[in-house]
Formats: sequence, C-alpha cells, structure tokens
Amino acid sequence: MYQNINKKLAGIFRNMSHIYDFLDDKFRSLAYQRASQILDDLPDDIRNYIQSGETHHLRGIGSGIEEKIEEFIKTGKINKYEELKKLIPTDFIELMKVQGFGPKTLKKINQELGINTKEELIKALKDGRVTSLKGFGEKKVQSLLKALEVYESSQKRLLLWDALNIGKRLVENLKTLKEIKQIELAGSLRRKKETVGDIDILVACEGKDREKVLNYFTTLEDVKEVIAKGDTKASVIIYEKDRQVDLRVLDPQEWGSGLQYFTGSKEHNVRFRDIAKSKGLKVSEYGVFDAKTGSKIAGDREEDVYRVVGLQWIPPEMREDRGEIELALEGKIHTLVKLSDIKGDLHIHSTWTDGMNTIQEIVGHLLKHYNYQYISITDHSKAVRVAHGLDEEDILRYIEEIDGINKKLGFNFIKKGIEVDIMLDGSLDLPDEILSRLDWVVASIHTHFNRDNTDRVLKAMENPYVCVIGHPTGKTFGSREGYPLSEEIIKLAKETNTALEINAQPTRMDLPDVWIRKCVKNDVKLVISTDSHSLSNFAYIDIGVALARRGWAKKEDILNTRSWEDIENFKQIKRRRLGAKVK
Ligand code: DGT
Ligand code: CA
Ligand code: CA
Ligand code: ZN
Repeated sequence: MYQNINKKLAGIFRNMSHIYDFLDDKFRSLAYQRASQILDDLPDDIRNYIQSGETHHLRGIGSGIEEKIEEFIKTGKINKYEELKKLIPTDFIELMKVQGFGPKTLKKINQELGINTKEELIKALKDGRVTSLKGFGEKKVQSLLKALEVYESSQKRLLLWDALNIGKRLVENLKTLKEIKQIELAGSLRRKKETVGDIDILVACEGKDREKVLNYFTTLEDVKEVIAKGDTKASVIIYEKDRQVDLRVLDPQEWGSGLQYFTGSKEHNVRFRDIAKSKGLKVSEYGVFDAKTGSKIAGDREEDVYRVVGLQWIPPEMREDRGEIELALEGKIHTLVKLSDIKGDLHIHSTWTDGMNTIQEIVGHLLKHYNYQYISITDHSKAVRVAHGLDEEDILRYIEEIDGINKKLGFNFIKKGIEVDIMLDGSLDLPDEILSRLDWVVASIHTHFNRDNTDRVLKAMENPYVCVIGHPTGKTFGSREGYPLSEEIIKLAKETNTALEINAQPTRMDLPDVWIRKCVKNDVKLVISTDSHSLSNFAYIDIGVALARRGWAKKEDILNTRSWEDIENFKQIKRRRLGAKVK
C-alpha cells in the first residue's frame, strides 16, 4: 500500500520524537528525531537494508528502533507508537511541528486552561485566555497565532522537492505503458514553482488507447481515491501526502498545444492568447488556428505553437507573465543556467558540526556521483551551540584534516570553508585572522528572525572576508516568513562584490525567485548551494537550479558555474575594494 515506506516511517518517528519530548524524555526524543532524519534521507527502500542486513547506512539507528522498523514492515504498525499516542492529546502531536508550540507551552495551556484541541487553542489564543497566563504576553500570543497561520497555509500546498519526487515516480510508472507516446509533468510543477497545489501530468496516445491509459492511472497502487474520471481526464488522490494528481490524455497532434496550455501559468496563457488574437490567430489546447478560416497552423510541437504566434519558445520556469512574453516577441530569451553548468557545491556541513557524514564520506560520494571540480565544507561557527559550532582551535584542526584529505586526493578538491554566524549587532562570530585563513566564508543569520535584519546583513557584507550571505531572507516554509531582502542589500552586494546564496534546501528555497530576478537585473552574483547535512541532500542542487531559472539567471550570474580560479578572483576584488589586510 505504501509506495514510500521510508517517508511513512520517518513521519511516525518524527511524531514519536515529539511525544517523547512532551513526556520529558529528551534522550528518546533525540534518538527518534535522528532516526526520522536518517530514514528521510535514505536513498533506497529501508526493506532492502533490513533484508540484506546492511546496517552500515543505518548508523544512528539503535537496535530498539530497528526492531520497530521490522515490526512495521511485518504488521504495518508499531505498538509502542499506538500506546504513546494515548498519552497526549491527538492535536498536540501536529501542533508541536509549529514554530513556538514546544511541549512546555502546550503543557501549560493544557493544564491551566484544559485545552485539548487545535480548534479550542486557536479560540483561546484569540479571546485572551492564553494572554492571561503567566509568561504569555500579547506579543507572544500574536506570534503564536501568526506561526499557526503560516503553518496552516503551508499545509495546503506541496513543496517543490516533494512534488517533483512524487511526480517523477508516477511518470516513471506510467511510462511503462507502451500505449503512451509522450509524457510530461505540467502545471506549476513543470514551471518549478516553489510550492505546488496539485500535480498535473500530460500524456499523448491514440484515441483508441485512451481508456486503457486512464484505467491504468486510476488503478495505480498509489491511488487512494478516484475523484473524477472522464474520456480525456482523471483526477485522483494519492496516499502520499494525500495529494491530488490530474492526468490529461491528449491526441499526438495536440501534444504541443496541450502542453503549452496545461503548463500555464494562467496569466501567461491569457497574455499569449491576447497576442495571438491581435495577429488574427486563435489559440486553444487543441492547436493554433487561423481565426477567419479555422484552419490549423500548429499543434503537435510546443516550439511551433510559440513560433507561429511570433514568439521564441519560453522555458516553463519563466512562464508567469513577468515580462517573458515581451522578451520572446523581441527574440531576446537568453539561455538560462542549467544543472550541468554547476561546477561545485559551496555550502556543506560535516560531522564537525551538525552534518551526518564525515568529510571523507562526503568527498567519496561526490567524486563518485557528481562531476564537481571543487567543493567547500562550511561547518558552523561557535555561536550555533546546538550544532557544536567550531571555535578558533577547532578550526585549526579542521583545516589540518582537510589539508590531509586533499593531499591524499592529489589536488585541492575541498576548499576550507565556514558558515560564520552573523551576531545580533552584525559582527561576525569569528575574528578576521581566522576568516582570512579560509577559502570560502558563508555568513548567515541563525537567531532573531522576527526583526528586519537588513542592518545585520549590511554590516556582515562590509567584512572583506565574507564571500556570500547564506539563506539571505531566513525564510523557512511552514514556520518562518523571513525578513524582506531590501534594495539596500542588493546595492551593497554589488558595491562590495559579495554574492548572495540561493539555498536549495527544500524547506528554505531562499532566495525566492523574485529576489533572484532583482539580483540578476542588478548584476549581483549568486551561488547555488545545497547546504547539505547528509549525502542525499546533494540532490537538492536540482531545485536550486530550478529556482535560479525562475529568477531568469544565466550561467554567468551563478558563481559556482565558474572555475575555482575565477572564484578566487571574485574574492580578491572584494578584498582589494575593502582594503583587507590579508589578500
Ligand atoms: P497549482 O496547481 O495551484 O500549483 O497551479 P497550476 O498552475 O498547476 O494550476 P492548475 O493545476 O489549476 O492548472 C494547470 C494548468 O492548466 C494551469 O497552469 C494553466 C491551465 N489552466 C487551468 N485552468 C485554466 C483556465 O481557466 N484558463 C487558462 N488559460 N488556463 C488554465
Ligand atoms: Ca497544478
Ligand atoms: Ca490541476
Ligand atoms: Zn548552513
């Protein structure tokens, strides 16, 4: 029944971790949190590891948890979890995923106000009952309400990364049907929007095969419920994340026009149709037609659909009616950055701080699976205590380890980096003497998210050794809206030659596309990074590139499409401009 047992188990363990947290069992809470993360990251089905007894990849999963995994594989449930769920109000398990609703807060509200459900809680937050509790001021209550709102709205849409994985899996499955001539993800997923409402899939087949294709789709193992089924379209809800998937079946002669129509966005399509109309043409999902004679001019290829209306083909990521149609009319759509342009990943965490893998393991993985010329390990600085951030002494040993591995490799593949914390006053967590010894300095904010942090970012950019600002808006989907990136930051980034990061963590996707676009317009350089904390995270580079494309970035706009020598030059320009002591 479950296509993705890893995710299912990861979800259960995450809940168990929250429940143990509520029960004040910090040790178990952490153990389950870690197990959840490991399962989430596992590249292969957990059943394969259990069967082959290959537990090397399960480092961090103790025998107690391993037994529970086996129990779930055998019986489809975990008894301990069922018992635990009885010890805490049902809604609290979910509420603990919301920023600010820790076990202490929930316990107090539960004990003093007798509140057990999310609905009651929202009411009590709004009618002042919570404000009357000791330690809950008006400001805190407002921020709790805000956090709930952000969380609820995030639940309505899927994150791009999750949607892409579901979509790709379904496409692979459908492709096994020989009747299907063409297949493509469409809608917001093809446009690689940060969040996706539902998953749209388009296929082309002969008319006589439609029924077979639609039947195959609606009876997939993934399908929980069929909500609509007609001659050319079916909509289903799948088990994974309870999401809707729409399948449309086109004739091969309509493939191009159907793909264009169902890729959207709606706004893009409206503008496109208007332009066609002004040229005496009529565009629909069935083709492009001469408005007077009704004769068909294009339809089977998407490029032709645009071409006959007088436009260049437009990459799906640009189709939001943000000026791309005008550009295509003038023939000025440029080649966007692509995955194969990326020459290295410059934001990576290892076991030196909160990463799950040693530098050696990271290097082994990347040399085997990626075609990178360089990488930068950027562990946290000391201010990030939960991650056991590095102090000055640690960094000397860290440099030594990296030098050692590079020596064995025979070339300087690993650049010595740091993710240095930007303190509340905008100063950095490590002195310049240390920063100047490193090859790559990412400066990031990890505290005080609820203020406009422009001042902190500006001050950090004035440091000659800071190469890039990490996750520049601090946004995390589902919990934090982040602070706005100001025009001042863009201006100073340009002036100081500081790059801004496009952080590809699925819950961050920070910078947002509109800000990427502003950077590109202002010639501010960008770095696409995965901020990897485990080996599977490196694959996020895919959505980082997608985001960059949504911001119209070309290869030249992205620093890590260049050779390391070019990157060194980029750093030197800043150091010279800002009069750095060490060049
Ligand atoms: P979503 O699912 O909310 O993330 O956004 P989309 O863009 O995937 O929207 P969806 O799933 O409702 O429809 C898929 C595409 O089909 C959409 O991007 C454009 C096209 N489409 C749907 N309804 C209309 C419509 O009423 N007019 C036009 N021009 N196009 C439409
Ligand atoms: Ca959609
Ligand atoms: Ca849809
Ligand atoms: Zn980081």
